[in-house]
Amino acid sequence: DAAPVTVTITGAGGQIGYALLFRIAAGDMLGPHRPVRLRLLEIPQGVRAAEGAALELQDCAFGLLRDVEVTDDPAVAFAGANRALLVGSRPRAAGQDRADLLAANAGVFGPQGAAIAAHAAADVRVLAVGNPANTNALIAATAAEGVPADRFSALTRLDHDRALGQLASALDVSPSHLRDVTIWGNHSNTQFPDVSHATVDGVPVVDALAQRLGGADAAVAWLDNVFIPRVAGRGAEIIEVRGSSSVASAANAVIAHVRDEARGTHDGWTSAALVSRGEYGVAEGLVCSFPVTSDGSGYRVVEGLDLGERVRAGLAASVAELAAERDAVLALGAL
Ligand code: NAX
Repeated sequence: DAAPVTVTITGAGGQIGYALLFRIAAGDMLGPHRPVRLRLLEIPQGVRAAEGAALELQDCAFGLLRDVEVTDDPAVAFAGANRALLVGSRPRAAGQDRADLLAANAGVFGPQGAAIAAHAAADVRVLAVGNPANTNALIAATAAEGVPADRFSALTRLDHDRALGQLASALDVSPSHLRDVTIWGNHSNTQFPDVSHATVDGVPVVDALAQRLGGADAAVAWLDNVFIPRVAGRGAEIIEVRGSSSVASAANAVIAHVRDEARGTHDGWTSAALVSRGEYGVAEGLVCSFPVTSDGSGYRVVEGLDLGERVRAGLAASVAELAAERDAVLALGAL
């Protein structure tokens, strides 16, 4: 039998938690041969909801699920964690400005980072999902003294998969035919979805779009006026149409992010926000979305791509927002 992996999920009693837990326990994330132990962290008000999910997990009789523990104590939740999925965060309250939101989340992700450093397994890997995800990952990584920065990431896989969905629909192909799309920057509406290196069945996506839309100008217009705003604004569109934020698609993106990180990317790259080591001129230490691959030992930035003027400008604008978020958190004394 393979050794079980301990997965800690914060905010496990919330919506994404409810969509995520059952897929992890079913083996979608770590594979059909990897037993899992689940540790569900909630705040006291969320504990009953997480306990209810734990009862339902038992009722599924998943063969891979070794045990489930629900707690409101980070020291217990992160004990021995090999994987930490930081989903729970403080939502923006009415009338709250961004500095207040960052401060509230520094109070969540700082202590969680410290608890990870103190209690998690030596090989722990951490994914921040709760918003503002990039800066929350930065706060957790900074607080997790002794845990290497490359163990931390923030989720932009949902943005990446939204981009694939839009392109697949415009080109009338399955998303599986697409390669090498990139989300650059922050998981916010300043992100820059980039298809300049993307291919469909080996053909550059821009050429395939030009063919389908009646010329290169039409392709550029569609990318600028439809594709980029639709991908960057998809979260708001889902809220408007569904009446509630993205849940199952967000959980699916978490599954895909960790699956590819742990089992390796195939067929080109994907997107994830990692702690910058200065790649593409992004200030060191910012948690920025890049094109990434994994050989199963963790994500690495795909380096050496020629970005071109438009992508460079889009990335710079989003990085400026990341730097402003970092500076706001620094000013609070939370880094
Ligand atoms: P919910 O409000 O349904 O669930 C959040 C849960 O977190 C609640 O049960 C709450 O009690 C718990 N929680 C709050 N503070 C906590 C703490 N200190 N420790 C442990 N648990 C805590 O939100 P849900 O729809 O599940 O979304 C969760 C987060 O994901 C939000 O911050 C949301 O903005 C973010 N998202 C991020 C996405 C991404 O691509 N990075 C996309 C989807 C989603 O919008």
